[in-house]
Amino acid sequence: MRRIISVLLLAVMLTGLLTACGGEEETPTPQPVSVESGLPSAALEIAAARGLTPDDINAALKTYVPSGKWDDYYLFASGGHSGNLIVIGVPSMRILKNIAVFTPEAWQGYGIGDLGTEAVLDAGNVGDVKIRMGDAHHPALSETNGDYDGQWVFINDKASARVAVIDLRDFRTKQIVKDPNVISNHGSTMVTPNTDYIIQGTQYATPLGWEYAPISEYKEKYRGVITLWKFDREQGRIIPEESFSIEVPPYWQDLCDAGKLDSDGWGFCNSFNTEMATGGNMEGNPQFEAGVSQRDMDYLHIFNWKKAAEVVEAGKFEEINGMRVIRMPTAVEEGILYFAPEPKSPHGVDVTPDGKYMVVAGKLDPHVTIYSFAKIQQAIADKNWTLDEFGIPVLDFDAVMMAQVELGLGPLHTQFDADGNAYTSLFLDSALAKWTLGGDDPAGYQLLEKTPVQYNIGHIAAAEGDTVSPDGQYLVALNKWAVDRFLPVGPLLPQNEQLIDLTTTPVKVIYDMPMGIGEPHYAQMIKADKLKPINVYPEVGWDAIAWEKSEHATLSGEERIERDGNNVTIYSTSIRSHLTPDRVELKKGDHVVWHITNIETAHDAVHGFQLGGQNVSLSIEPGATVSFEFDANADGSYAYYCTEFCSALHLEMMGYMLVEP
Ligand code: RUQ
Ligand code: CUA
Repeated sequence: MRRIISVLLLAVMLTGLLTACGGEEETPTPQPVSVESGLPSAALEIAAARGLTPDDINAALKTYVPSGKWDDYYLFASGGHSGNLIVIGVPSMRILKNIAVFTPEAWQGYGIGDLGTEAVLDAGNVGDVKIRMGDAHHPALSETNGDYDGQWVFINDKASARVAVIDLRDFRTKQIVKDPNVISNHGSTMVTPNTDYIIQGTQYATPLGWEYAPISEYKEKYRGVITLWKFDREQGRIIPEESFSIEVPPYWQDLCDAGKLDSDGWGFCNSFNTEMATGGNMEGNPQFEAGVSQRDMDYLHIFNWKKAAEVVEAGKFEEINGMRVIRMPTAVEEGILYFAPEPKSPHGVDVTPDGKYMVVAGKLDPHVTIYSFAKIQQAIADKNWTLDEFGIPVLDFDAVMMAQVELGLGPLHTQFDADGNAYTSLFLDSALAKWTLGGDDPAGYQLLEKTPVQYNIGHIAAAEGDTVSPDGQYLVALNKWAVDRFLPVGPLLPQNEQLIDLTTTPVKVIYDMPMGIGEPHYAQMIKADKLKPINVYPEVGWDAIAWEKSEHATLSGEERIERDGNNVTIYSTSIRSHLTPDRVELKKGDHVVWHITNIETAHDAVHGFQLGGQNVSLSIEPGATVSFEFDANADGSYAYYCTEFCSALHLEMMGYMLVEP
C-alpha cells in the first residue's frame, strides 16, 4: 500500500499537478461592493492607518488590478541603453516581460549560445565588430490604416543605426538590420499608416557611405539620410533590397513622424544642427551645446516618401554599400524634399490624428509650433521658398505655420486624446501641458492646464495616442530623473514612469513606477485585446525565428548522438522532468552541435538549459527546438541542467557531459 501511495505521489510530482490542485472546500466568492454599500469601514480604517488622502485612495482604486485579472492595455517601453523593450500592463504598471533586442539576455536565452538568436544579433554587426549592445529609443507598433494592429513592434538602436523587428505572436526579436551608410539614427522607428515602410532618420552626420573624411570636410562630405525600410508582412521581415534612403544635409536629423490620412505619403523629421557645428572644444571652438544652438531657426524636413519610392523604381538612385540612395539634387528636382524653418533646437514632431497638422516642440523655445499640411502644399505649389546652402527649398515660415502656443519651458513630445486635446511634455518645467487643437482657427489652440510630474519628463505615451483614433484614458510620463521618489539604491537610480489619468480635470498622476531595467525613451500603449499571442509553438520542433518546423526537430524516441570524426551532433529532448540523453561523452577537441526540442505542448511548460563552464543559456519554450554549438577544448566533468523550476523534480532534470582528455 505504501508503495502504491509513493508511486502515485511521484506521478503527481512528475506532471507538476501538485501545485495546480486547488482545495476541495467551497469558499464563498466575495461580492464586489456597490455604490450604495459605500466603502467598507475596514477600508477606511486601513486608509487612515496608512495616512492616505482621498486622492491616494482614488489612485489606488484606479490602478489596482486584482490577482488573476488582466490589464486593459499593453505598454511597450524602450529600454534605452539596456538595448531591450519592456512590456508593462496598464493601469497596474506591472512589468510583464523584458524583450531582449540588441543586448544578450540569459533568461530568454537570447544571444548566449542559441544559434538562432546569435544569427539575429550577428546580422546587426558593424563590419567585423560583433555588436552586443544598443541604445533602444523608439518603439513603433505596426499599423493598418493608421491604427495599431497588434502584429509587430519595431525599435531602433541609436548607437549603431539599426532597426529591429519583434513578432507579437511570441514577443521575440526576429530581425535586426543595419543601415550601411550611417553610424547613428534617432528619428526611428515610425511606421507609415499601413506599415509599408519603417522610417529611420540619421542623428549624427557622418560621411555618406560611412567612410573616413576629416572633420574639416564636414560640409562637403558629411551627410544624413532618411531611410525607408521596406517591411513585408507576409515574411515578417524588413527587405533591405527593397528599401531606400534619401540623402539630406548634415543638419543632425532628430525625431520623425509619418503623415496619415490627409498627409499620408509624406514624412516629417526635425533637425537641430543647421549651424553645422563640428565641436573642437580643446581647439578653442565653442562646445557642441553652444555651437548647435546659435541660429534662431532649424529646419523641419518634409519629404514625400511615396514619390521617392516611385523615383527609386524609375532607377534614379545611386547604390551606396548596397543601399539605394536618392541624392539631394534628384530629391530637389523630383519634388521629394522641402524644409520649413522651425524654432531653436526642436526635438519632437508629431502629426495630429487627422493628419492635417504637424506639432513641433523646440527644446529652447517655450512654444509648440503647429504647421498646416494644406499650407505646406500651398507653399510648395506657389514655390514660396528660398534655397538653403545645399539647394533645398526652404518654405516661407509664415506661409506654412498655423499657430504657436506658449506652453512652458523645454517642450519635447506631444500625444493626443479622443477629444481634440494635445499633451506635451515640458522637460525643464517637469510638467505635462494639456492644450486644445484648433484646426484652422489659430485662436483655437489654447493651453488648458499644466500638471507637475517628478522629474524631467521626456517622452510621453497616451493610449493609442499617436494613431488616427486615440483612446485618451491614460498617459504614461517617462521621466528621466527619480531623485527622492523611491527607496535609495545607490548612485544609479531607476527612472520614474508615472501613470496619469486623463479622465479627470485636471489630469492626475495616479501611479509611480520605478523602471530599474533601462531608460525608457519612447513607449506606445495599445488595447490589450488587439494582441493575440500564442501559448505554445504551432508544432513540436518549431524554429521560432524562421517560424517553421526546424530541420533539427527531435521527437520522443528520436534522441541520438551522432559522431563523424571530431564532429558530434546531439539531438535531445526535454520534458518534465528529464533531459534525454542525460549522459554525453565527448573527447577533448570535439566540435559539438547540440539541438534540444521541448516536446511539451502544455501552456507555460518552459524548460531552460545551462551548461556550466560554457557560455550557454537557453530558453526552450513549449514546442521549440533550440540549437547551440561549442568546442570541447577543456577536458573535465560537466553538469548541464534545466534552469526553469518546471516541476517538483526539476532539480533532477540534469545530465552529465564528460570530456575525456
Ligand atoms: S528621444 S526623450 Cu529618443 Cu526624446 Cu529620448
Ligand atoms: Cu525543466 Cu526544470
